[in-house]
Amino acid sequence: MATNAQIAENFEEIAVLSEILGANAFKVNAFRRAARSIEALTTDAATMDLNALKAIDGVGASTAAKVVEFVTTGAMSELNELRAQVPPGLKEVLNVQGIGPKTARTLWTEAGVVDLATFKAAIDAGVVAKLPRMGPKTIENMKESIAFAESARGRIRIGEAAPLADALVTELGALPFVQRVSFAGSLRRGKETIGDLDILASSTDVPRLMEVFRTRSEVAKVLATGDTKTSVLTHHGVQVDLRVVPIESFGAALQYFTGSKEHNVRLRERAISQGFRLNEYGLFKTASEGKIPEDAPNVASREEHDIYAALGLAWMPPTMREDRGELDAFELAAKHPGIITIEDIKAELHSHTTASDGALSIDQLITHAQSRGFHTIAITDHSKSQFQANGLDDARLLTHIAAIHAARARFPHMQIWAGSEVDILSDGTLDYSDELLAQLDWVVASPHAALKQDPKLATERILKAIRHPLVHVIGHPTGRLVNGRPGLDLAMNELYAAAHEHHTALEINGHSVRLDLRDTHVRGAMEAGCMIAINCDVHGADDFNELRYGVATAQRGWLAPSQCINCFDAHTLDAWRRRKR
Ligand code: DGT
Ligand code: CA
Ligand code: CA
Ligand code: ZN
Repeated sequence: MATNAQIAENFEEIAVLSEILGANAFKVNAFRRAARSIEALTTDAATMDLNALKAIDGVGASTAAKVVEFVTTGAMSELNELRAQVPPGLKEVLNVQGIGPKTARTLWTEAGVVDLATFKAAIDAGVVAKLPRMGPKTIENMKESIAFAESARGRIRIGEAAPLADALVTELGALPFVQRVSFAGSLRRGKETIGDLDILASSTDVPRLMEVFRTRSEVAKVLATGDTKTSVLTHHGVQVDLRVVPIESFGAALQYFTGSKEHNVRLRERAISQGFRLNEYGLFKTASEGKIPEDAPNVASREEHDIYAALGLAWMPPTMREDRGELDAFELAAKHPGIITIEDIKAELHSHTTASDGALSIDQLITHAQSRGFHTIAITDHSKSQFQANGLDDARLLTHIAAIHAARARFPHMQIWAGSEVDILSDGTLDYSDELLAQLDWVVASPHAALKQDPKLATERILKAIRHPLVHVIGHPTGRLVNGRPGLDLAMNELYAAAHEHHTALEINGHSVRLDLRDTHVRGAMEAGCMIAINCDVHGADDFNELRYGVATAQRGWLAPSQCINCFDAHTLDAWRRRKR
């Protein structure tokens, strides 16, 4: 079924493409508004009829008709027409930090820019400098951002890849002639970016499965197709490989195509040293000299678990298969590391309401947190320097604290904290006075501006916030955006040591555009004994779904639930909070 998020995404793309094509602002805004309204719906738009859709605030007759079209046909014809009119490479230009649809249009129509290469050439030739509002500083920033976008090229954020993979696995898995299906590759390992999507299936009717896959609505181009593998390119430019394997060797294939390559190399070495040969078809007992005889017995191939067990290993989460010591840690005889799972998370400690830049009211936010099975929600709207995010000045903050505390009476089973996501200013001071901070139950301190600071200054800045006696958590410590901007260049080991000493938690901001701390930082922080928070940085109801990416990042950093404050029971979490009050 078409999800609200998919529908909203289509409207957003129509808005962007129309704007690039020079449509009037009224039309563009209508699509943007429709995107936002559908995204904020609490019921599935796919289940609503035309009249019910039209009755939604922000959805008109023409957008309602498009929803129905999408739900019934799987596509919006207007979107397809728009896609055909805009050079596909402009998408990567739009991904450059600071380039919106209006600028992309100007670059395209006035400077002939159609992709990153022509964008760079136009800057070098001085064509861009002649356009309106393109000062030397702006151009310098653009050049840096292009270089960053190029380094990310071809890889998409996990938050874009996972919903596509979920839909594929669910829908292909429901076909009567499909026996098993799973995604593999970097997506299964929970990496922050995905090069291509790998799907694995077993089927009793392979030609039909390939046919269904090739003719799906998101497919823009079939790159290759055969009896065992079909590769396609989606409209979003994502390559998806579907491999079909015999059901008897599904486990071996899943193990092989999940990777990582480095993990597989280690595992194969281990197999050889134990007299086996491992490949995507199974684990074979070898004759002497490592040769696989024709009739070599296939020891394990149906389940991943069997292969690891036959090699004296416990099954380990795919997120840990990066050749970072996992084979030693998961020896059958060893005490295995405690690994966090999504069910362990019982609190959201970084969230925004309509008081600053969120979409939910205080009560809506608490209701969503409660429905996720959480016992605690910390409401942390932006502080005053975040004026573009409608940050709260002192007076508004005091009113907001009172409103949050008043909500406690309506939600007797929830632990509700009035907090703030207070800005860490460029010199490391905080955006509110200590007197005001002391009135908050919970303080997340985060860097938002001055993210190109000199590394030494930047490290001092964050250290100062870590040492602040009223700060509980450092939010998205580096300020990086995945595929967006590199963020602060910090001496991480100094941060870990200080965070440990001052009992300040470091956040894994689980939102897939941030994932900050990143996996390698989590491992370092863990080993230094730091406490870690995993938060969704909720701005709207859907953001709670980002938790899976935060948890995947935590697993990739080998985080144990005992070192994650979101896993504490309500009482323990409150006791931890009170150390700073
Ligand atoms: P990506 O797509 O760049 O995000 O990363 P992966 O890990 O999904 O890599 P991909 O799609 O090239 O291959 C999927 C998996 O297949 C990979 O994780 C491990 C396995 N694989 C692919 N090529 C090789 C290889 O040459 N040797 C070994 N041992 N495994 C391979
Ligand atoms: Ca892949
Ligand atoms: Ca692949
Ligand atoms: Zn923030």
